[in-house]
Amino acid sequence: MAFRKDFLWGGATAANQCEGGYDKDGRGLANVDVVPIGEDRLPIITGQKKSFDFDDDHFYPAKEAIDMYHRYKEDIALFGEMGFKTYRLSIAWSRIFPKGDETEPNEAGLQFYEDLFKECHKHGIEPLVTITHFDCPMHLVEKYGAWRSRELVGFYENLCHVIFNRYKGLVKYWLTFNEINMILHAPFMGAGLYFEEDDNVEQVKYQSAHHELLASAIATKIAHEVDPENKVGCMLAAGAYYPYTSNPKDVWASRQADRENYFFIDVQSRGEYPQYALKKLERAGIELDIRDGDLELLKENTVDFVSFSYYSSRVATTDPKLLEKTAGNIFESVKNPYLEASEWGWQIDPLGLRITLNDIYDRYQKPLFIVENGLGAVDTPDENGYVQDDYRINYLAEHIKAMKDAVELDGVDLLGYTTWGCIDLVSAGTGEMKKRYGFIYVDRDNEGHGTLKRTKKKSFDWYKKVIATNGEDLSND
Ligand code: P53
Repeated sequence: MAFRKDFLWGGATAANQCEGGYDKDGRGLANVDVVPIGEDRLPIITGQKKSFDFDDDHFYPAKEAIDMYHRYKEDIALFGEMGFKTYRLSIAWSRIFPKGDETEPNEAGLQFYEDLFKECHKHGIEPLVTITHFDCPMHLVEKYGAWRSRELVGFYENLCHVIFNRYKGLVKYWLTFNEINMILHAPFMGAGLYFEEDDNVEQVKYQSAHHELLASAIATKIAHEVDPENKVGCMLAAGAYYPYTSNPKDVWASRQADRENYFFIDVQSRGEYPQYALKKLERAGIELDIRDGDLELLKENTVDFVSFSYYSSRVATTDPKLLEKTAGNIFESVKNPYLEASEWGWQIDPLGLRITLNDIYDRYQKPLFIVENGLGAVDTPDENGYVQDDYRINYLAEHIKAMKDAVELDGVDLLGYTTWGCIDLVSAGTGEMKKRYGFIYVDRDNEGHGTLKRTKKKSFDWYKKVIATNGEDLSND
């Protein structure tokens, strides 16, 4: 058998993309609430255009999302029916600390997640909790400039103290920051960073990254102190870069592009700033404010496992003529002529998952966890609301096969696999509902119309069988 007996099959979501209830029970406003759907979304999520509150000209899909805040029991029951061993979800920081800098938490927010975790256990599901999935309370954005301020480290530490103590015994798998490298690509959505005209953007990004890395190490430390059973992971938006040609210049470009992302995990997993990064920052004139004790803290509190999202491989080139970007993804990449693409232009590369698993395992030699993978596609329900999503089944089956090869043939130590958006939810990149990933269809459109009714897709029963056979039977019949 390829996968370990206790392999953690499941699905993944993020608070801001599914909960809704943005102002319920004392929840405070967060950066992820004020990113609208439409053409302003990209400049806003990259921190170029300011959006610190709602206005009448835009639609903000996270406000209601798929209303999981009120429907989580029904949704978790469906996950249980599929046989999920784990459910990856994130905590909305501003439910627990509405402004972020209070000393006392909001009890209603804490209770919500306690109930949700208990509901998971009722169905035999182990929660896998992302402490921060892109969200940052707006008060922290406005008063402190979000992660550019070192004070955020202390506020995050408070959050960690509260949740690790409160959820002791209910949660043992934790991720500190979702796709921590996203701070480089979508700094407002990923870390609440908005840039003024005179900002040195790179300086701000890397200083903020240092703060997040410190916060991550502190979280790891507290998690282990509160409960030695706790397992803490880092989380990378992964996808190996390929050189476009065998021209050594392309090969070097691909290595550098990989390193730009691995930089974060190098610190979280090996506990040190890598030399290549220190040299690069020095050349760019970026001086990090690293204080006494910081480097020791990073060194002494490395993660227990390395998790990542994988949707696609990427391609690097030095040929200016080829610098035509693949559509739809905020990661820079040229088109790979050997691969097909999704309706959103994300190129589909199952072997790339095996390559990525091996690259990461070679580099860190720690247990790995694939915490996001999936196909965002347009689903067309029939008159009964049923979606025959063979394209999704094919995508997932091919990726699970590649993952099996990495485990069985290459010996990669893999803890589990959670598909992205196991129930349809709001797209992070585009804000659309139309870009669906789920095994469960949710009746809601891009403009917020729909009954929110949940309906199983064809892939629901397929994934149930995959889990029941521990990944042995991937057939689609
Ligand atoms: P969507 C790209 C762009 C934005 C977020 O993305 C991304 C990526 C992936 O490289 O990261 C993750 O919804 C993220 C999720 C997100 C998922 O990818 O744009 O952790 O929040 O929904 C899929 O199709």
